[in-house]
Amino acid sequence: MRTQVAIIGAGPAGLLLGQLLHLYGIETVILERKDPDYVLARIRAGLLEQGTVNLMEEVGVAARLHREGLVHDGIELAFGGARHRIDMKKATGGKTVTIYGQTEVTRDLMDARAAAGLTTVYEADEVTPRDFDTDHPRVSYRKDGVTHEIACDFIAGCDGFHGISRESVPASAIQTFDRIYPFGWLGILSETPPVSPELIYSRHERGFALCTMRSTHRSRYYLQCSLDDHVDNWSDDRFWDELKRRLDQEAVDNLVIGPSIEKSIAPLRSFVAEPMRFGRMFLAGDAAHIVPPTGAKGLNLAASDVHFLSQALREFYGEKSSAGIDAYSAKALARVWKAERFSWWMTSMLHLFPDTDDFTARIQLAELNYLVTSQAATTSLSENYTGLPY
Ligand code: RFL
Ligand code: PHB
Repeated sequence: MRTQVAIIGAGPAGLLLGQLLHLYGIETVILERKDPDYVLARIRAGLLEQGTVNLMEEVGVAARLHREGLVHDGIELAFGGARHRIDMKKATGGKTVTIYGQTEVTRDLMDARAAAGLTTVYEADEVTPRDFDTDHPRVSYRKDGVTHEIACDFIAGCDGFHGISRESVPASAIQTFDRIYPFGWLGILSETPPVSPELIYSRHERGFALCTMRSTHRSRYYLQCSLDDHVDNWSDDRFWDELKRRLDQEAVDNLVIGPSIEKSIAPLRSFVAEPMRFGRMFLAGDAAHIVPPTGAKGLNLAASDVHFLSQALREFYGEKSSAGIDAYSAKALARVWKAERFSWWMTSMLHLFPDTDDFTARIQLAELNYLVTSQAATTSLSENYTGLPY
């Protein structure tokens, strides 16, 4: 088989890249290790920046997003027993975010790819990028016990943090930066109305809590938990009791509880690999970087990466110019590092660390107080949260 761009991974990065390239008349084949149902069952992010929404519009898959997505103008920060609203729309001169689950983004992109008759090979084993340091890269894989090979012009490694693309790069060609946080997030999904119309980020002496949602009748709640904790230790009752302890009285009074329909623990880490291009292979999304979810940036960074990459490839094929692909890594990384900084800062300000002493706790509270009383600080938070320009 031959194609122009072989994409490894059918998560949001790979699927969105596939649709953008299709729009620009560039051929792709996507190779995905799992089956479609598995990919769709992964409950992850839920908050889209305007830039991500714009990309969904560009590829013509935003109809359901606009019908079902919830546009939010602000968030609430809870600390010291009270809640404080940040009006992000006002602070940024009109920018908002949209609540729409990653599962829905993935489903819309998968449906569009299938409708366009584009090739996706699911359950592809032993996917291996080859010869990307030459002008004739290839990707081999096994399907139903038979080995196949795709010859291509470029490989896009969109295969997430544990993918094969970054792994395939010689250690001497890559530099990595990371931070592992000493806690995780225990998340549950429940078929209950959200406690409040906007997200609540709560800094509490017992640990961080986040109230978010997927729709007006489906809630998602997170609790900071210890790294060695296990979901089996958390009955629904225990989860709701602990959440109530970390919220203000008004929120507790409004909280509607119900059975969980999903429960999982995710570790928190910051990670960046540099560069994001190795000859004729590019990395995009979680394959190149990870952020702790506190700033809601993971999915949105995957989207901005593939925007930069699709523009670079469009320039390569349309204008026969390598300038775009040569600039891809630096351009993407500049935005990635700003989101890394923001996510790290939000995490540091809102979580209880093992070494959080009284001094650190006072500093966190002072920072939060400053945020909600200074227009400059509110604006800084808001422009980062709603998404820095591409
Ligand atoms: P994905 O979504 O991980 O998709 C990568 C795809 O590549 C496939 N793959 C392979 N295919 C072929 N061969 C191989 N060798 C392969 N290895 C892997 C995988 O099966 C998969 O389908 O990466 P992508 O597309 O870059 O998208 C990034 C986002 O998914 C990610 O940034 C966010 O979901 C991160 N994230 C969250 N972000 C938020 O903004 N808010 C959240 O609340 C939030 N929660 C989460 C998260 C990530 C989590 N992970 C990764 C464990 C919760 C979790 C649990
Ligand atoms: C979510 O809806 O899952 C979500 C929203 C905001 C975050 C993290 C997760 O910061």
